[in-house]
Amino acid sequence: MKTIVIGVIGADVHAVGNRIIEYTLTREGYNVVNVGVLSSQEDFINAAIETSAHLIMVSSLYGHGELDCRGMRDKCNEAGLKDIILYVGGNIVVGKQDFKDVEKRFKDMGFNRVYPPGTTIDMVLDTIKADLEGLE
Ligand code: B12
Repeated sequence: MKTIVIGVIGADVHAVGNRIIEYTLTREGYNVVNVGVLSSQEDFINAAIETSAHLIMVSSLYGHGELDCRGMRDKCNEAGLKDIILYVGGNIVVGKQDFKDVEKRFKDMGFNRVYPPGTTIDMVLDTIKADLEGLE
């Protein structure tokens, strides 16, 4: 069974989407480890190490996602999670910005997949499946 760590990063308390993501991924047959709201990069990374996770799915709703996510790929590498897949979504930046620029900035930070506002978990299930296929 593939393990996915989910949670809401930083000082962000938006809890509803997180519970929906947990419910949906569990229903799809994944082992879901939910670090919940108000989670630091270290919370995600420690959970991923403890559970040998394949994917970390970061949610950020309150607009400070860029600051909160900065350096996360480096921390994963330092922790030995070199191949971990990183997703981020929710409302990851403040206000309305051209998403192409936003996506590029997060990809430059080492995120594999970056989703614009309005992307629900159901919309990415096929991508998750494809990304996790073949992984041990
Ligand atoms: C309810 C709510 C609150 C509640 C949260 C209660 C709680 N404990 O959950 C309270 C009142 C506390 C709150 C506070 C704030 N909020 Co508020 N809040 C909302 C609101 C109205 C609904 C959020 C919600 O539950 N949606 C329903 C769930 C199901 O949807 P969701 O959270 O978006 O999650 C789905 C998707 O985003 C997606 N998703 C999430 N993560 C990921 C990750 C990946 C990889 C993928 C693919 C998909 C994905 O899947 C989820 C399930 O389908 C939204 C506006 C809105 N209509 O979305 C604003 C909103 C998120 N809040 C906002 C803001 C600004 C704030 C505050 C900063 C306001 C303030 N100045 O105090 C604070 C921040 C507090 C904090 N520290 O976090 C803004 C964010 C703006 C931005 N990012 O540009 C929004 C968008 C409102 C707005 N239009 O301005 N908020």
